[in-house]
Amino acid sequence: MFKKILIANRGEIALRIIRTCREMGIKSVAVYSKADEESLHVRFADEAVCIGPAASNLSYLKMSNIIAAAEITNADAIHPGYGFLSENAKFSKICHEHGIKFIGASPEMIERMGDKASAKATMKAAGVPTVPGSDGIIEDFKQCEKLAEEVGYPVMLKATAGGGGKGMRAVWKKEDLKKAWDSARQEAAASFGNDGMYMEKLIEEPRHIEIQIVGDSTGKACHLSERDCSVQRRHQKLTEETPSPFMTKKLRTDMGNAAVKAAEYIKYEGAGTIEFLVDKHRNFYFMEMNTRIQVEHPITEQVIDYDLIREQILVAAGIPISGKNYTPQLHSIECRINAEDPYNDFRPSPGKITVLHAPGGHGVRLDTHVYAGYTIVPYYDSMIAKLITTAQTREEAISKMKRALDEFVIEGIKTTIPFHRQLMDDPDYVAGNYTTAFMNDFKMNEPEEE
Ligand code: MV4
Repeated sequence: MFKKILIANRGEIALRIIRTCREMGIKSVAVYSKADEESLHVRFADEAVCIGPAASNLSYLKMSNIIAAAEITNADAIHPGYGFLSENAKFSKICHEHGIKFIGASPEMIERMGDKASAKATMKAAGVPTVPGSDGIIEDFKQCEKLAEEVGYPVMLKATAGGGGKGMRAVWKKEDLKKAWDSARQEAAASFGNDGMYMEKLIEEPRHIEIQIVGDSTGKACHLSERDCSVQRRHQKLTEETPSPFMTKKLRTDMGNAAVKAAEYIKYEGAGTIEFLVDKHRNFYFMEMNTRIQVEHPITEQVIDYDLIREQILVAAGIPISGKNYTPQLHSIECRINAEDPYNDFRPSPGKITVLHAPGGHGVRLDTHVYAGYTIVPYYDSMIAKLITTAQTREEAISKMKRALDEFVIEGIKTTIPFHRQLMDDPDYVAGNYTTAFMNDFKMNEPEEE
C-alpha cells in the first residue's frame, strides 16, 4: 500500500482526497500556487509544497514542478483529482516513467477514450449501443453531405478531440451543413489542434445519465448505478441526482450491464464514468467515457455508503474489487454552489467571504474548502462548495435541500444558492420532468428584498 500520496489538485477535491488518505493511514502531500497559500487543503495535508504562481499553466498544470514536489517529498503515488492533469496522457506517462503511481487511467486508456470517435468505435465493438452516424472521422465535406443524407436530418457534428460540447454543431437542414462543418472544424482546430469531425443522428432533448464503474487489475469491473446530470447550463453541470427520476428497473439493468461490458472489454482499471444520452423512449446511447473521478461522485457514495476515493487508491495499489454491482438504497441530490451571480448571467463573483454559516443536520453533506475570511481568487474554477442531501425518497431529499439552502449563509460574494433554491421549487424539476433542454428557458425570479 502507498505510504504517501501527493494530491495534484486544489479546493474541495484536494480536501476530499486528503480526508480519505488520513482515514487510510496514508501520508498526504498538498501542492499549491502562491494564490492558494491560505487554502484549506494546504493546512489539512501532512506536507505542502508551493509549485508556482497563481496561473494554472505555471502551477497546477506544470508537470515538472509537480513531479519535483513528489520527488522531494518522496511520494509514491499522485492523485490528480478532476480537471487539471487528471486526463492528461503525457502526465500519466511521466508519472510512470518516474516510478510514481498515477491514481488514474494509463496513458493508452486516456488517449483511447479521449479521442471521441475512437472511444465510440471501441464501445460499438464492445456491443454498447451507439448513436447511428459516421463510421469514424469524416474525410471531407463531400462525405459529410452524403452521410447527412444517409443518417437523415437533424444531425450532430462533433469534434473527435472535443467533449463537453466544444466543436459540436446541431444541423437541422441541408442548407446549413456547410457553414456548420466549416465553423465546427475551425473551433476544433483552434481549441484542440485537431479538426477531426464525426457525425451522429441528433437525439432531441436527451437526458444525460451516466453510470459509475470501477475496474480492477484482474480485468473485473462493476457498476455503482447511475447519476442524472441533465440540468446543465452551457455544458456546465449545476445539479445532479441519483437515482434518476427517469430510470426504470429494466433501464438501470440494461445501462449497468452495458457499462460493465464496456469496462471489461477495454480492461479498464480504476474509477470511470460512462456517459449516455437517453431519449424520450428510453433508448440509451454511448456519449463519452471519463477516465477520472467526477465532481458529482458524492451522490453515488451517499446512496450505497461507499468511499470512491478509497476504492481508487485500493485499485491503484493492485487490490482486487469485490465485483458486486450496486443499486441506490436512498435518494441523493448535489447542488454545485458557485461563486457566480445568477441575477447577472451567472458571471463570476470572486472576493472575500465575510460571513459563512454552513448547513448541517441529518442527511446533509457539505464538501467545501471555503471558510469565513477566505478569499475566492479569480484564477480557477468558480465552484466553491457541493451541497449534498440524502434521504429515503426524492421528495424528502428535495425538502432537505431546501432547508439546507435556507440555512446556508455566505456573505461578501454572490453565489448560486438563490438559483438552487428556486430550482427546488420549480414544478418540472420537482416532478422529475426535465431533460438537457431544461435550462434553456429557465428564468430567475426577482431577488427577495434584503
Ligand atoms: C448529443 C446531443 C444530441 N444528439 N449527441 C453535449 C456535449 C457532449 N457531452 C455531447 N453532447 C450532446 N451530444 C447527439 N447525437 C446533445 C448533446 C447535448 C448535451 C448532452 C448532455 C448534457 C447536456 C447537453 C447539452 C446540449 C447538448
